[in-house]
Amino acid sequence: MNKKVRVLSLLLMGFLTITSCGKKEVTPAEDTEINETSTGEGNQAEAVSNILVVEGNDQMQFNVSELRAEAGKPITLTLKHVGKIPKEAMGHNLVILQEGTDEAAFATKASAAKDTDYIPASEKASIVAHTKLLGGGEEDTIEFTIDKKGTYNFLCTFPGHVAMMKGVLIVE
Ligand SMILES: [Cu+2]
Repeated sequence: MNKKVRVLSLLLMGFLTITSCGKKEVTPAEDTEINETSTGEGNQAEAVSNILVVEGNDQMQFNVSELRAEAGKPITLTLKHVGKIPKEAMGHNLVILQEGTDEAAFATKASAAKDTDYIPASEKASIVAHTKLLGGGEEDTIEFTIDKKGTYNFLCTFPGHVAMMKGVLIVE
């Protein structure tokens, strides 16, 4: 009887030792996996891209309020009107303004420039780049380069839209 108990307790101790050793081995393996996922380099590279796509819809909204691009390299910007309403009623464009432009004053002048699709000829010096005025289902792609790093406002100049449709292009 005594021998049997001793053997059993030895077996039990052996089992516990193996179990605890096993646990210790698992911990460093988990640490390594966490380190590998957190050192991924893909995220930072995606933050700045000079190919920009913006959507405007029938609810008078752009789908983004912040764009990022790299200075000194050509920027390709596509505006897509993903709605269905024609441009006479729900026209959208995207106008990027020079830094320091009074956006409200610009929008007021632009909304009066119906003959030139709401791009005011008198304010050309304040415009970095702009798309055409689009109706539902249309799109326009423009290419331009900004050399000076900074934060540039963009807006839709269709009358009344600037209240909802504006954002910033951060050039870095
Ligand atoms: Cu608009």
